[in-house]
Amino acid sequence: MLFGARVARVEDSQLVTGRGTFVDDIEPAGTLHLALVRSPVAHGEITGIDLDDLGPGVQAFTDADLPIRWKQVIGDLPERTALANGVVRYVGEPVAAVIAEDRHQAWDAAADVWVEYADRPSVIETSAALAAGAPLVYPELGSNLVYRSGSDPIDGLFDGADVVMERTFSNHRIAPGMLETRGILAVPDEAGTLVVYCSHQSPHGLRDQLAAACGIAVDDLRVVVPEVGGGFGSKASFYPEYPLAALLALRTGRPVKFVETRTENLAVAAHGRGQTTTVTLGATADGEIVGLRFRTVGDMGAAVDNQRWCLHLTEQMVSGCYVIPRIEREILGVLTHTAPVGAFRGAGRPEAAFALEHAVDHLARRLEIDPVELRRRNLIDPDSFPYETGVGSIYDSGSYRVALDLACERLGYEAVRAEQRIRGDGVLVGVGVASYVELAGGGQEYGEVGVLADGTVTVKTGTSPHGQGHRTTWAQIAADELGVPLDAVTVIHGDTAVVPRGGGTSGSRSAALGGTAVGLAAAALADRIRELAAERLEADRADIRLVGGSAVVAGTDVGVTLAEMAESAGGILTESTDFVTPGLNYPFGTHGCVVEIDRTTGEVAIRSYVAVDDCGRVINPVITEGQIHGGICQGVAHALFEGVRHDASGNLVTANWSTYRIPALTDLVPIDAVRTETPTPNNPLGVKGVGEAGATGSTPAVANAVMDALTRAGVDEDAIGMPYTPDKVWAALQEVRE
Ligand code: MCN
Repeated sequence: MLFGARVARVEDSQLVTGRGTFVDDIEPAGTLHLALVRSPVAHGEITGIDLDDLGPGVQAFTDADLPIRWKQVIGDLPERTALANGVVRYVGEPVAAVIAEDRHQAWDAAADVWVEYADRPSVIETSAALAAGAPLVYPELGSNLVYRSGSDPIDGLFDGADVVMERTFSNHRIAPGMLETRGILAVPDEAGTLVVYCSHQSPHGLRDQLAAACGIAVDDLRVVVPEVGGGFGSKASFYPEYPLAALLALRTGRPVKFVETRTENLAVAAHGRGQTTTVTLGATADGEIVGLRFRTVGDMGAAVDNQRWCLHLTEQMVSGCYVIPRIEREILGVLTHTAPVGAFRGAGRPEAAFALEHAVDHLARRLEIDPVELRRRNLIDPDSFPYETGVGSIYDSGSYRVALDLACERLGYEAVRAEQRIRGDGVLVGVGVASYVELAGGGQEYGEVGVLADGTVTVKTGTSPHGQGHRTTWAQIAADELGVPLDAVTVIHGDTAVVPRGGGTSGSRSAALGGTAVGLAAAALADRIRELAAERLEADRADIRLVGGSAVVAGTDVGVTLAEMAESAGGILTESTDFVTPGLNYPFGTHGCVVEIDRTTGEVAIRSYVAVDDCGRVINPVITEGQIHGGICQGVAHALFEGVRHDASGNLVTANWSTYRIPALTDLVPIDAVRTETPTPNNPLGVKGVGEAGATGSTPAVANAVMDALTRAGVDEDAIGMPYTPDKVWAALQEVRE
């Protein structure tokens, strides 16, 4: 059985030896290079632009030449434009497009374009954007508030509470930091099709968006996604450069390529998070939570990107792992003069988990109850599933207390508490846990499995991996069903001409939907093969076994190879399916960590880290552990130092990897990652998502550990928030000393 086995990733040898093909490795003869002239101001009117004398062969375009338009997801908003239409609304917004024979000439020419701006007042923070008289991103809307969801106010929300605790937390913006920046190459072919190679998370989605924005028939577009060097949610967004490259290729009849620089990537590849959340929790003196008010304000940036979906997902998850009888909520999305905000690993669920789990620790301090004990008293009971929360989410299955207890045991929670009581040197010790539940796998996905006349198996999937290892895990599933070795299976993805439809990869949807679709298609094919083999071998269908690439009659050496059967069927035997899930799945777990803070420098070091995660049945533990590790790395960095910063006029201060710090190996310790296994009833494999779990549990666990240490040293709870950089931690401790 390959399902559940520690199979090494089949994609890695090619990638780590530099033999993967990424967008920028593809360059047909005659390729033109696209560069963008970008706004240096957060808000302004374009009062002059000079595109003359940019050099031989250089062509430059403004919105007047390329009036590309597409709808923003929220109805009332004006259409987005690929190039600014008279007004710029964020630093980095494309103002003009330049194409040239080579990349450096295009960059130089873009730098030579002269643009004059009349500055307009801007708003960079959501609080300022909501204030009366704030400069408006779209004056025609009359407000920067463009998204509102939630519940009516609830009478008696905190009835029965002995304590009502309210705190506001900033969950700051972070940049996706993928190694391969965004890239696209559009190639007109002789048949009249535009072939678009793009580093993207959803080939079919991109094809449809390009078709709509460029006015091209879907059938005249083919999107191919080669290797992708990370996406983290950001490569699911639709960006101005994409329709620009496509239309310029059609207009010039030549391939057009755009590959962004790291600075462009940090400036305009959709940032994530960007929520400010006020959590009010009411509880009895012995720690029973009676009511929750959850109000969050999401920064949308200057246009509606995937932040709109993130806010929806935050709302779905505000109840966390707890029984909360009454929940009042208000979820707002606000425009600012900054680059549009989209999804970052977790896309709304880590935001909910951070705010709630951090608030639970604050409540524990108010009640003088140990935070682990407070959690235990409120966790949803394992017998209560399916469990409908106060916001209408229907959790499929869970065993939250087991995860919490296991995490505390492995962390040595009680021993750390004892150490805190006696330790007297200059090091502050803090311990924090976070119990999380998130949501994954809604919708449907396509899977197709075929046996060819050479005995190999081909899997076609509508998912679009960009680091998650689907070529390995889908092969494991198909090989088990068909009784063939793993290396007989080839997984094909990321080409709209080959895979008829697909939802791509985001929201940890792939295993539950794509993996299941592959499993169902493979099972249907195995059934058909057994049927055909029974006829051919004149045996009972129930006696046919699929082993070693053959269908054999049990207990005999009579059999027929799958290759022969495919040959007889005209060269291929194939089955496909569209799996539609009856419900979402809810991965969960508890993360815990111990931190040490140096009083003299303010530096926070992680001493130990435990992750207990439950993603249902596991297809491949090597891959799920890798996913957990990667997510933790990002979540820890978010809590401790990573963050996008703008100055007061909207300039990006963190525009390169010297000023925007991403995590390094030395920032982490070996992670003790263990799992519990609670299958979901919502797909036949029993798998839940895992891709975002690490990023969801880690940020609040670290933040709780840091605040545990700091509040023990007398730091005021409101004195400091994420990220806990040494300068801020030192300043907070200094205030206590003074
Ligand atoms: N898996 C498994 N058993 C399970 C669940 C999953 O073996 N019970 C395996 C799957 O078969 C798949 C992998 O784990 O190989 C992740 O599966 P899943 O949780 O379904 O998530 P997706 O494949 O849909 O990946 C999306 C998720 C998201 S939303 C982001 S963001 C993210 C992430 O995955 N970005 C990543 N992981 C990333 N990993 C890398 N290297 N790079 C990114 O950009």
